[in-house]
Amino acid sequence: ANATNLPRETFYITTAIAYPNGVPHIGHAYEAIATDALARFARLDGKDVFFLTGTDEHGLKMAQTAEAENLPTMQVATRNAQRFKDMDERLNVSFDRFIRTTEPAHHRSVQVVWNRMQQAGDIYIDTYAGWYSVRDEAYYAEEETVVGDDKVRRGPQGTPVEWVEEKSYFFKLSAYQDKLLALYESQPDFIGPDSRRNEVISFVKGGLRDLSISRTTFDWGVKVPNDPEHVMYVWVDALTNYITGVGFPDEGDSNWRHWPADVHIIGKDIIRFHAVYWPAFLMSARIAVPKRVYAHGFLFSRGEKMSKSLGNVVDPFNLADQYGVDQVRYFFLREVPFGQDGNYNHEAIVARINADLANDLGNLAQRSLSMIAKQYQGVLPEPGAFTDNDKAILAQADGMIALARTAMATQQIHQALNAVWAVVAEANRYFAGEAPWALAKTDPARQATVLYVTAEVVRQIAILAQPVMPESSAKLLDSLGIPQGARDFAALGGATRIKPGTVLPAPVPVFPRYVEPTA
Ligand code: ME8
Repeated sequence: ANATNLPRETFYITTAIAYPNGVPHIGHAYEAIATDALARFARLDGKDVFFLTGTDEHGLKMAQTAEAENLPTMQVATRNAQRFKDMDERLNVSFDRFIRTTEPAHHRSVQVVWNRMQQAGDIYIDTYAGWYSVRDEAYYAEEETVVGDDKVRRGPQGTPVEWVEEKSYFFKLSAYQDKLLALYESQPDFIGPDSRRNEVISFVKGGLRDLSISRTTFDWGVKVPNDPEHVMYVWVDALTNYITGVGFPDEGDSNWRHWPADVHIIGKDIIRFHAVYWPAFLMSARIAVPKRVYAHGFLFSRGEKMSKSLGNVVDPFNLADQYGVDQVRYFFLREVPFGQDGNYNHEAIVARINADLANDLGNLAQRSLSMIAKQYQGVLPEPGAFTDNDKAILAQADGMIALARTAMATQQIHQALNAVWAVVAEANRYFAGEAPWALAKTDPARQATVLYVTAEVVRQIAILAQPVMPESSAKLLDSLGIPQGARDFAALGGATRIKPGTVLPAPVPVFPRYVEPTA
């Protein structure tokens, strides 16, 4: 409830929708976790959040996978889509809707977009002759391809391309070059990070060709209105999920208030589709364009790109079982600057779990809370007057929320975590320096103050850790006796303090050390 009765600020965030031609891998998990942290952050900050994720089920890649498995395509899509949903649930990903592009409502939505683009005069029929990558579901100009030593012609992402020649509808993308450049100019935050923005601008400045947007040699897709021989190019259909997900074409749908999206979170390999094709389709269909597209980097296992053929595809379910869900979420979001590529391996994960979580945050909480349990019968003591040291650490804790907000506004999740863990480190120095265990006999009043201040700092850290580690942070807040209604960001920055006299439950360790299993 807000006092002014003003509608809350909306915040609409999406992941890419994954191809369910296989089971989810760590790259999918990474995108889901990061988007979830951004969504949870906005919710805790009082925004009216909608978080969409799902699966991209049409296209040649899906049709070919099903054919190889000798199963109906819909059956493969349904089976694997369920694995993606299960992964989200296992990783505590708090989506509001999981969309599948095979839903009839989505087909209707895409056909409305098509009709509007046609009415705008942006669609014509011709013959496509050129290169196509099934793995990328992308058309490439000949000069974007190279023939390798193995005589295989590959596109810019390294995937094989094949020659396609068939009757096709085209979208007049060439007519959108200036409008797109004007968009990047007038909406400077449209593409992030900056390196991607520059890449897109130079691609568009290089000239745009009209885009083939239908296929006639297979039928697994959304039918072109009034010409059922054609199915739409899968990216026309896939991108439209972002508006179907909030009710399009029913602009009276209560979720339509969320459009335009605040940010589409995607991987760097699909920036062209999101930052060039998508706004062009939307402008043609007279629909507002999203506010921002943010491309994260790729994850590499021990420096190698993951692929099924390399056999280093890490199963997100196994990672969660081995290390714990919050530990995996924390590791990837802290370790990899969001927007850059990242490496991971067992040693790096264990180092973060044991140093940042078990030692630095876990021990601080455990040591201070068990002192309160033993010496104050679990009742948070009343503090005395604050010393300069107390004031300094409280001021640092109060300052975290502003730093985190600034970082999260541009998806710099790692920077928000850095700001919080800088306070964790400082709080450990404070605790060691004040040595409250030694004060029990010499200066009990001072001990009470140090324990109170530490509890208050840990409270703010736990509130700010929630977007990344929802379950562990909740446990930490439970052990501090913080009521459910006092866990959002309105309770940060010194607006409120933990209440002396709060009865604390017996403290339980929240961040166990990772111990290598014995053979
Ligand atoms: O591209 N590291 O689906 P997808 C990090 N259906 N991210 C990775 C990754 C890695 N190793 N591998 C893939 C598609 N991703 C389309 C999207 S959206 C309208 C349609 C990311 O299953 C990838 O960049 O191939 C993308 O954002 C997402 O995972 C789904 O990839």
